[in-house]
Amino acid sequence: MHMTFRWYGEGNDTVTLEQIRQIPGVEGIVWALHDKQPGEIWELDEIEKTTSHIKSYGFNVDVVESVNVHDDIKIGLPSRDKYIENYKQTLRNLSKFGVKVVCYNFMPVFDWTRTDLFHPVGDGSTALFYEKDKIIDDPKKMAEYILEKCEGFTMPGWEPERMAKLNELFEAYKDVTKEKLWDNLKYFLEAIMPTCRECDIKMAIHQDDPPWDIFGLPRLLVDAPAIDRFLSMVDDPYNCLTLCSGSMGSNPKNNVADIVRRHCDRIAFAHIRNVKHFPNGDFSEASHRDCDGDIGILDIVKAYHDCGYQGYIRPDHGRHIWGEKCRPGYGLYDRALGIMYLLGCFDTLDKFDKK
Ligand code: DNO
Repeated sequence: MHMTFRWYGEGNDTVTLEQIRQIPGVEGIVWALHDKQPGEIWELDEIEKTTSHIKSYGFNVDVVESVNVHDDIKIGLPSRDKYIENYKQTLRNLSKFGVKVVCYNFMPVFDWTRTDLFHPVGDGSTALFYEKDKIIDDPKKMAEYILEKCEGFTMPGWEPERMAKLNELFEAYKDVTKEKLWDNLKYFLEAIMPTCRECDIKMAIHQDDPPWDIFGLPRLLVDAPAIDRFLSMVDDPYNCLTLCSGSMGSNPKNNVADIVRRHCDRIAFAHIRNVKHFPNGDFSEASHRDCDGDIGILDIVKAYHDCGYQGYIRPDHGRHIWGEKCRPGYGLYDRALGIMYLLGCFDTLDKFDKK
């Protein structure tokens, strides 16, 4: 297991590499060129600038989150081939700097979705929150609300330029059924697998967050059968998962530890966070500590440990604590606590639970 920490880049994050360096056990920075639009090629000089800066702090740059997939690929338009070629070129360029895993998602229109980014937890901290009933409302209103709450930060998938085109985007996706979206995902993966092999880069899909359809848009990676289907549809060791315990765990029926045990060799990247469920279907994010949420963090860590997991891992969203002003979910303090909790679990298992 290789511990990493997500960082949004110089001038684009309240957390500094200097601070991350002081968290025990962090080997790598999970990074991206956040000003790149989906479909654009990441050029060598741009990659070199960011990666050499990160490396100068002693971190590896093995994991990119995310190289976003152009909508034309998800919709299946004829122009997709051009964007697939660009994607392949980005992979080739990334491989020159040692990148090993590329995280991405295949969600139409929106990336992760919450209805409250700073929901009071009750102890003075706040956390990301999902109120089921709010999602029935107009997506435009929600986009406006989220952009306003981001206070100047861009959340992945919720870029103001994209949100300004919300009507067009919904129109473009109107004929994309769930089965069509599966076909388009298969087409994309089959086209890029040879390049992944040549570059030794694993593609690691992130599950849909939350794992169910929203605003009438289809979502694919929502449960264990969907993950089975995804991995067998393109049965290639370079077609992998970013297994996100929080995204999957938002649905109480999903058992993340079981998925780890079933597919450990195809998990290239693990996101670990905790979720508290409410009886009406709402959920709140919680600290990484097992008993603060409902998804069985200890079972999940034990499953990774039992399987001898060799991939990358990161704490996922944290709460906003001690008055920290930061990107929603991506502050320093609670994610650092999350790392210490996870490392505490792994270290204990390493010492006392030898196989
Ligand atoms: C949210 C993240 C997602 C993830 C993308 C992957 O915090 O986990 O935005 O990076 O879905 O493309």
